Formats: sequence, C-alpha cells, structure tokens
Amino acid sequence: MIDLRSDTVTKPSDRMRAAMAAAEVGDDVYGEDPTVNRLQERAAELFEKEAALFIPSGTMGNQIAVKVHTKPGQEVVIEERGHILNYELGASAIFAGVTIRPVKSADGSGMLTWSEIAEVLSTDGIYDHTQTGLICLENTHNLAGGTVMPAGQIGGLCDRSHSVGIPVHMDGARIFNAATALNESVADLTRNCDSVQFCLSKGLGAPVGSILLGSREFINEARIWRKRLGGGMRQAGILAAAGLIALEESPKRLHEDHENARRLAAGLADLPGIGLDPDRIVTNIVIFDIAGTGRTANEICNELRDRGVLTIGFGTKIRMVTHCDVTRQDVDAAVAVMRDICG
Ligand code: TLP
Repeated sequence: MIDLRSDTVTKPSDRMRAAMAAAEVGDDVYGEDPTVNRLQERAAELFEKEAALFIPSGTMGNQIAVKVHTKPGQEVVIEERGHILNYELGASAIFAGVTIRPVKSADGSGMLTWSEIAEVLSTDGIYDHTQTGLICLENTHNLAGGTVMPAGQIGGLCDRSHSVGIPVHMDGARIFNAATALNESVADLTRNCDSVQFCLSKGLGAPVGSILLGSREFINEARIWRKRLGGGMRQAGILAAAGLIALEESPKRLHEDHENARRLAAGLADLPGIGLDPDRIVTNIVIFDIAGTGRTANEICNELRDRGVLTIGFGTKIRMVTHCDVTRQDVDAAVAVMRDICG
C-alpha cells in the first residue's frame, strides 16, 4: 500500500526503535523522566522559548493553549479551515467554554491578513459584545494545502495583536515543513507567538507526541491542564527518545517530501478533470479538486484504495500527503494509478 492519507501514518525508524528500547525513564508526572526533560529542554532551545511540555497529541496541545489563554465566554479567532475549529471535535467549547470566530482568507491561502482579523476583533470591553480572547494561526495550513506564512508576516500579526492585548497561539503541527520551505528557523517563525504547538508524530516521523512551548508561567499552567485532561504519561521517556531523534534528524530530510509533493502535483495537474495549480504546492500536502472528472471524491478514493493507494477525500477534494515512508517511485506509481482512473 502507498499510504498518502497523512504524514501521521509514518512508522518509527530503526534508530528511533533502538533509542526507545534503551531510553532512560522516570515518572514524568513528578518531572523525573530524564529523557522527557531532555526533549523539552532541546525543544525550548530550538524555538528560543522559556519552556516546553511534552504532550500526547497536537490536539491536546492546541486545546491546552486555548484553555490557558482564554476565559469562558470569550471568542477565538481562526481562519475558517483551521484544525482547531474543524478537526478537534468542538473541544474548545467543552474545555475552555469559548466560541470560535471563523474568518475567511480572501486569497485562499489560509493565511489571514491583519485587516481580515481586525474586522472581527472585539476588544473594547462593551458588555454586549463577545470579547476576543485569542488569535490562532496555523503554519503550515493543512486544509489550505500546506501553505506557509513567513516570519515577517507572523511577527507583524503578533505585534498588532499584542498592541490590542490579544495573545497569539501558533498551531505549528507542521512548523518544520514551513521552516524548510521558507528557509527560516522555527524560532524566527514563532518568535512573537505567545504559545506554539508542534507535532513530532507527523513529518518528523516519531510514533507519538507533540510539544507545547511558551513562557515558563504559561507552561506551568499548561502542565496542570495536561494532567487534568489525562495527559500525564509517567515513563514517557520511551516516547520522548523517539521524539529527540525526530527533532534532530528529521527536519534535514523534509525537503525530500516537498520535492515528492511537487512531483506528485505536477503529475496530477496534467490529468483530465483535475483542478490543481502545482505552483501552489510548497510543502508536503497536495489537495486537488476532482469535480471536473464527473466522479465523487469517495468513488475515486475507493478505486485508488482497491489499487493500492490510500488517500483522503472530502467534498469534491482529495488530499495526498508525502512523508518519509513515501518514495519518489511511490509518487510515480500513485500518479500512474490516477491516470488510469481519470484518463
Ligand atoms: N491533522 C490530521 C487530521 O486531524 C486532519 C491530519 O491527518 O492532517 N493541527 C494540525 C494543523 C493538524 O493537521 C493536526 C492533525 C493537528 C493539529 C492535531 O494533531 P494530532 O493528530 O496529534 O492530535
């Protein structure tokens, strides 16, 4: 099977498995797991943030950030296709008691401008308006097709947001893909963000885990919420050992996934009925429209599956994601199957 459903499907490398087997561990709820502590310290150093926390998933990281930054009854501003709104099962309403204000990104990139954000902000304290408690950014933007926002633009948004007293959380599930595509450091990309969540378990290839970053005060509070949510993982050094390798080794090879995604997009864009601009593919996510084929996404995905290619369909779109377990030959094979189906 060629699994293009997501970069979450990656399997740990032999080096990761060996490190997991040999990991020194302790009880992380007591802060005594040396491998978790090393991973947290290394992540904080790389992102140039005061502190970091190892958490089971990106979803938990985002939700803890929403909870810590906001008060119940406030509103979180996010681009309308953002993960926190669309794929976290309404968790912000349940845990933080906030509502979400989705904002359309006019150019379709998923990257909001300050004027798009400013239009929906409510910061004046007037009692009959829902107050904005947080702005969430997503880099890369998953549903927009792995698009990226450069450091200058993020810094500018954060400055404007802070000037009206609103914190910014970065859902950086794939921030290392953004850093690779932009040739900028993850520290620069998130410098002015009040908190950042990034995933070890996606393009970086670790089996489980994310890291939440921010000020020492923010992380102290986040640690309490992690425990409340059932995310205190005890001898988690077994997982952190793989995370450390993911953090050190995997960013170096992400450009290969991006090259494969561009190759995939170029192959698909030539097929009849496929709506896809290959120039917009800058990281590892390829989303294309199949309306012109006269078939539904489900029909095409099922046919792909029967012929050994796993993908995800939604509406009239199909998503294919490249990652370390997908080779250039796999990409060519997937295009060939699509050519048979659509040709
Ligand atoms: N995304 C998954 C699905 O949930 C859609 C995927 O296959 O892409 N932020 C972003 C931008 C994400 O894409 C994801 C996962 C998360 C957060 C959540 O991470 P996990 O799965 O670790 O909870």
